[in-house]
Amino acid sequence: MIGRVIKGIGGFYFVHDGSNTVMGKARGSLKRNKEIIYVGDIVDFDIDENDCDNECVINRVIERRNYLTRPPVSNLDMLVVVFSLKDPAVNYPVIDKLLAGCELKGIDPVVCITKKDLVSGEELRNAIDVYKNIYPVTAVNGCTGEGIDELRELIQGRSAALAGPSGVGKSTITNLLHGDAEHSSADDTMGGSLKPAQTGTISDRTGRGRHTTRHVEIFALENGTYLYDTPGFTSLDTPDMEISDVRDLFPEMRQAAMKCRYRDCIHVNEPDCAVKEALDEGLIHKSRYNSYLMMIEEVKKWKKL
Ligand SMILES: Nc1nc2c(ncn2[C@@H]2O[C@H](COP(=O)(O)OP(=O)(O)OP(=O)(O)O)[C@@H](O)[C@H]2O)c(=O)[nH]1
Ligand SMILES: [Mg+2]
Ligand SMILES: [Zn+2]
Repeated sequence: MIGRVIKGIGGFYFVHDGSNTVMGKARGSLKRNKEIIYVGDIVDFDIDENDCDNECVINRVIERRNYLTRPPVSNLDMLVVVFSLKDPAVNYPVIDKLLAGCELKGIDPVVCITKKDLVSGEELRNAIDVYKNIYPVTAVNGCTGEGIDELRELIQGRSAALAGPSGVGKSTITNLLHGDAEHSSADDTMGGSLKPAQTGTISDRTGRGRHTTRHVEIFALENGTYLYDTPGFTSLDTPDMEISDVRDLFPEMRQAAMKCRYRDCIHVNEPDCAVKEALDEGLIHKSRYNSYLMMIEEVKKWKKL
């Protein structure tokens, strides 16, 4: 049978076949080959009637369309990059690395700004301005549900993961989108009951939410939409790549770069650089250019250039 891994905890996997969810383990040969099973993987599995603890055994992983390691998910159409401006404050380089990762993997990005109730209209507009000419941007209020329908529309019919720092409201969004739709996963303790994603306040010393999400989990929404809720993080490495790759991961710079004097211009110190001109004219956002420079520096450090 064919199904999708919607959750994995300590070597146990929950596999959804379109209507039912069964729990099981990977076949020994998969384990011996140290094959990783990602949440999102489409797998070939058999129902295991001889084992009363395991309902199924996973035989093999069908070739992935794509995957990310942070968060660890596969077969995505879309990544919703989620951040708040306050509680926690935004760290733009982390956001831009996630967006660059989408460009690298051919995944469509959407930007979602949460907790709009905590900032002024002007602060929100300034943040929207950073991304509005590059990616679809939505702003939501997780307390009232404002903006959720717009997000629902954007991810309609697609496999979309929420990714972003801890405590920004990813699980809150999951619960709002999930609403009364079918919960695709079996509850790990209560045998298939409908359990919402846990959300939490950022209250303890570590700054992480009390109900911080620990495992990726997929929720089936209406119209063939699969929503992945993922654990948050605070930092993110730049993927292993060349400087010329970094240059291609910022769409707005790619466009301007066609007018640079040198074809291999990396838009740092070269003369007649159209990207720097666009930056001076405000056509490329300072915050994006700053993230770009940080990524270039990280790559240089790694490559010991
Ligand atoms: N004021 C305000 N609080 C919100 C909003 N959305 C979520 N929260 C609160 O923010 C806290 C964290 O929300 P979560 O949904 O658990 O955040 P998360 O992104 O899933 O966090 P991790 O699972 O740790 O990655 C909770 O106390 C939520 O109630 C919002 O729009 N406005
Ligand atoms: Mg969460
Ligand atoms: Zn240039």
